[in-house]
Amino acid sequence: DNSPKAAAFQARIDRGEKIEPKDWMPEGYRKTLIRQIGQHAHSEIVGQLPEGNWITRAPTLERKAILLAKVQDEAGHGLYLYCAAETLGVSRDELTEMLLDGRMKYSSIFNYPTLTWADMGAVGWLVDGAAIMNQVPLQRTSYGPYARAMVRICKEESFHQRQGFDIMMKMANGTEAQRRMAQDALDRFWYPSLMMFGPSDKDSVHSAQSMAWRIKMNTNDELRQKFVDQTVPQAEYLGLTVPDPDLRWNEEKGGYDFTQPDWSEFFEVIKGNGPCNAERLEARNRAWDEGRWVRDGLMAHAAKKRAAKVA
Ligand code: FAQ
Repeated sequence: DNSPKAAAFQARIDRGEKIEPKDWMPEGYRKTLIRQIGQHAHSEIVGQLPEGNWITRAPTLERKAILLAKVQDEAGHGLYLYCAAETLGVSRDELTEMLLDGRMKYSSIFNYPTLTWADMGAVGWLVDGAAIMNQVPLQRTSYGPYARAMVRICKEESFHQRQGFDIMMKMANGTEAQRRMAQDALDRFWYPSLMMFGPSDKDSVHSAQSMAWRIKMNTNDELRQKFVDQTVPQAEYLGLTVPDPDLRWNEEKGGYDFTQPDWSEFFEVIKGNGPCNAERLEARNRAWDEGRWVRDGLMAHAAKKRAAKVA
């Protein structure tokens, strides 16, 4: 788009100005944001399922209360992000329907099962850790409502990450069986966590344009590297082993060299063929269908009140 309007828009982005809902924006910018914010919102909602799986089996009342609050926070993030997406002219119902019939994605990570209590530690530590790594820069993203949503979400995610690490510390310093569970959780969640940042830069179709529009602030590989550099010392502190025999500190680049995840697995998971894709979508579809009577009731009530006002 070489129009003067598009050039003026790009100049605003380059000056670091925030774009607000009523400002003119290129259709591609709007579409990209709806895709990314929508996908992000869906991830928060579907992301409740792997941890929700352990609420009834938390080992203590305190752990149960903490996990319950954490999962509720994720629901809040989802609703908050749907509101940000709605400012772009799409409704929450439309977004939900696109999730439920598979037209929209959610994060690959939530298609992996949570098999033991240690997985609650690994999810908080690694999955929330990766989420924050990606979302802290998004506080400076060019679209105002998305940037502002990220501020609050990042505060809560930091707390989530700490609670996950706290579970890992307990498990890693517990009995031999607990330590083995912690190691097994790290073994299973390491590579799926690295996949959260998206495909390698050479396969990332959206990065160049999204970075020019400052929708994304970093490339996928940049953030993945930062995540590895931050997380490896934490694993060492826990006395656990990152499941990567080729992991090595590289003095020259000032970061770790590490093995890439299996990208064919990643592409299978985002095509719908991961271990839990069908189960996750089935759970969301069931919740939507079983909640229909509530939505219908609310609409009927609202219509009745409107009619009473007119009369
Ligand atoms: N999963 O060209 P790119 C959370 C798709 S945190 C699934 O690089 P882009 C908190 C991508 O959509 C998780 N699909 O794409 C929590 C595209 O396909 P499309 C959510 C992925 O957008 C913690 C294709 O691959 N966070 O929920 C993934 O420039 C614990 C090509 O990729 C966000 O969404 C993936 N991992 O970069 C909740 C953050 N990666 O759409 C509960 C915001 C890529 O053309 C418990 N999003 N794809 O069909 C972003 O920063 C970006 O969208 C990226 C992907 C970096 C994820």
